[in-house]
Amino acid sequence: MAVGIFDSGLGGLTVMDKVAARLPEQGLIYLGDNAHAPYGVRTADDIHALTRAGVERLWSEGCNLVVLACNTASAVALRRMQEAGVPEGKRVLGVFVPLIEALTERQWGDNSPPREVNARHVALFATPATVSSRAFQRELAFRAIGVDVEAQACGGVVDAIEEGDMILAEALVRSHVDALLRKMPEPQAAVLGCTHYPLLAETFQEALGPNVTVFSQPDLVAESLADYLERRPAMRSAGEGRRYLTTGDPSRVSDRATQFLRRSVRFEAA
Ligand code: DGN
Repeated sequence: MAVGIFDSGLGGLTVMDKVAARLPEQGLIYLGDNAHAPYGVRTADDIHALTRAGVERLWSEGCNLVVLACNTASAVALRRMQEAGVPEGKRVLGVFVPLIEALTERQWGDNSPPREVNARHVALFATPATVSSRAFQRELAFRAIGVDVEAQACGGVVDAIEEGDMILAEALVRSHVDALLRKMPEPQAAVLGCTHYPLLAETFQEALGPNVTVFSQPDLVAESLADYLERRPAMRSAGEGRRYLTTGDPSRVSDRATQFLRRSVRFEAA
């Protein structure tokens, strides 16, 4: 069966592309909740209800495994959804765990007790909702001790990218990096905790300087999903191709996605 990839809008296409490249045979269905994006400034209740609806839509398409490509949904809604109970045979995964496993030098699914790691000072860049959820710090604390995390809510960056204004987006990234460096002058690692930021990874790296290791999610998520499917062959499928669904206007979303990825992408109505 196809694997579902859910995002609040277009940003998760960065994850979809890496997953498609890593798992070329795997059927994939992307769902962007463009009608309600962006999530980063919504309340936790709203984000939870919208994420739940999106995941149920993908389940109804036969995707027993759904990946929340959206950091805001992963941070705010995933744990609540899992606690409320996921139907038999269905699974929902988020994007924080692969990132934190890489940051804490762990193998996939290594649930041994928290330990000291090399990265002692970590900068987190994310949306306001992800930053205020503190989900990153919570997941990190299960795996590492003695890590100092400084989080920077990067207001405006998602909107600028969605509008195609990369000059504004780059300027905002530089000013958010400056603000972070004033709070934490020498981070060793930086986490790009939002679907859209990998598009500006070079700007983050330049502004942070060469001594900071920048962790970008799409590759890590694709690798982790490949591992996951390797261990659960029943969840794999081949030959189903790729589909792109949106809760927004398919023609408008297709145009913006094509601009966002710089290649043609056609969305259907969800
Ligand atoms: N997809 C969101 C995230 O990764 O946090 C960014 C877009 C948004 O809804 N704010």
